[in-house]
Amino acid sequence: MWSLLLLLMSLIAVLKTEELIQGGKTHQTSEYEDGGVTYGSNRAIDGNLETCAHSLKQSNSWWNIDLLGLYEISEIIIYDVDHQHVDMTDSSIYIGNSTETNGLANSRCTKITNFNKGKKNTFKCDEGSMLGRYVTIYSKGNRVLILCEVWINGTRKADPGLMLIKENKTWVDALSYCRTLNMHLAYISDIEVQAKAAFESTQSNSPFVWLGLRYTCTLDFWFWINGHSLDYTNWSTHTEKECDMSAAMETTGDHLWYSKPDNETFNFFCTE
Ligand SMILES: [Ca+2]
Repeated sequence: MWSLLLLLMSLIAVLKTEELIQGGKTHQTSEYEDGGVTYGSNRAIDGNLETCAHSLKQSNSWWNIDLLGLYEISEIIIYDVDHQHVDMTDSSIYIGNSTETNGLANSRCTKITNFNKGKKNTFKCDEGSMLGRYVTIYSKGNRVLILCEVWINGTRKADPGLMLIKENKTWVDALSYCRTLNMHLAYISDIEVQAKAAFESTQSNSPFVWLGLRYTCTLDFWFWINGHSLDYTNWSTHTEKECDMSAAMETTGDHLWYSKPDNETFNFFCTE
């Protein structure tokens, strides 16, 4: 009796860690418009089976999602309406951490051979669960890509705690962006985190990435906005102490920290 109970409890624990990944930022090749309605990419994750993301008719359409974190993805479920223009045959699903060629540089999870319109179709990767932040659905051939709802199941992986956001924003806007994710602008506590940040920063598309480090000219000191003390630093020799300055790490070379006017726009790191 007790062993059965323990077995049930461990089963529940396993099931609990594997869950529907909520949220994320979606994109698609192009957006079909009709009667004042834009069939945008986010319609595939709005929880409504009747609203669909819909590309224009073109060669090699894709839809993708940035899950805003690293996940071990176990399955992808796709629902489409039973409509003559829906054709998922020979489409493919890609998973990985690269944004190159809109996610198509990642490894292929699986190719869609059977697809039932008007039903939920569950796909597992050919090689089992796959690690990744980006999921791309790629439709080969000259046709429209229609996705009414996409669900992705997986487990959030513990990562270095740094998430690179490849959007150029001012320091204040970057700070707000991280807060909307319930995160902070990056905090570099030691040489190990610096090494991870340096590695990640090479994936950015700006010459610097913002850190959560700010200068107060009234009190004349630098401080981490999460309140931690400034024990570790990696300053360049060209650090100015001026009002409205924040710290940014260079994305090449020795990944030194520079003071930058906070109205400049760079990619940035969010951290938990
Ligand atoms: Ca929908």
